[in-house]
Amino acid sequence: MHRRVVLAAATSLPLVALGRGARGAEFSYKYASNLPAAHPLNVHAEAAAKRIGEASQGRLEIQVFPNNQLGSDTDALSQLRSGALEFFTLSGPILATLVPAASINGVGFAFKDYAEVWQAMDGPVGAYVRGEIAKHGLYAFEKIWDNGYRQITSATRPIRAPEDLAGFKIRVPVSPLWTSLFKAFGAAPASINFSEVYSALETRIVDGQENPLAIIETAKLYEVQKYLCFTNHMWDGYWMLANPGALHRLPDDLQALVAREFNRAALEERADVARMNASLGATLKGQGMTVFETDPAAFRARLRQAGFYQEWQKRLGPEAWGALQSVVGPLA
Ligand code: X2X
Repeated sequence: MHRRVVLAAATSLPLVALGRGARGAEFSYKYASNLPAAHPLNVHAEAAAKRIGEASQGRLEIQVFPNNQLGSDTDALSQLRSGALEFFTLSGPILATLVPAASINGVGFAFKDYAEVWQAMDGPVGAYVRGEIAKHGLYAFEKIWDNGYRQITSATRPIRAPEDLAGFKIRVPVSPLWTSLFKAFGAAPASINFSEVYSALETRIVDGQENPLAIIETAKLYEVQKYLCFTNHMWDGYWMLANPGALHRLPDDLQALVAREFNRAALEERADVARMNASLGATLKGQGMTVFETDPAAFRARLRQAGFYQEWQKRLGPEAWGALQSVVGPLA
């Protein structure tokens, strides 16, 4: 403070231009994501960062690093925990490698529609998971960002019924829930970080993968996949995570500003993703994919038969499972 005043007097520059780090801000933080810059996740993180920069008059600068620029999800999560990275969006069931309860949004066919998703995730399920994230030494902002309902793509054969998944080599995220889900279908899941997915498909290490339409489009997976099968087998979302030390180092007004803008951006991102996912089926068809509808009841029955719901009820425990069922009704 003294130094600033002295410098300001000596040079007659405005105070705001002084007392800042090399990049010109009091706090220069980084945000990382695993998705291409064009995906609404990054578009709205960028918009939030801009608003935060303006509203803080440059005191807090947040640089956005899309597309795994700072490393894979596995790398970024460890950077976040050590404090080398301040903000990171991570899918719940991947975060579950650290916080087991965060798997819960990925339970197969748990949510019948988006109304149920937000009722659960902005309500009792989200509150429970955020509490567990805090117990494991990270901070999660209130509003989860939308990844979306996931659809299976394939280079070799369409997946029209659960039988088609038998022995199918499918990439899944690095996550016990995802592996368990596709084993229950009788598939051969391979755990691969998203940073490696395009090349794993291109080189045929795997025959297929599953992701929401907004990702299949923005990551150009249609270039290396032929069939698009609407399975809607799970809903996935991204927790906006912070390193708690970095967050609490900010003065109270900046902490409140970050929370307000990230939560607002999450709601705006949800609206964009929903809009995109409603129209992208036709776009992807135009880009050469062959599209199939499926019967979700048949897939769900297969999970039930395989004991998937009993297993995850046990693994997640009565509190988490109870919170989920309080919104979606009985699952098993
Ligand atoms: O890894 C994936 O498939 C992605 C991008 O959807 C997630 O982050 C879960």
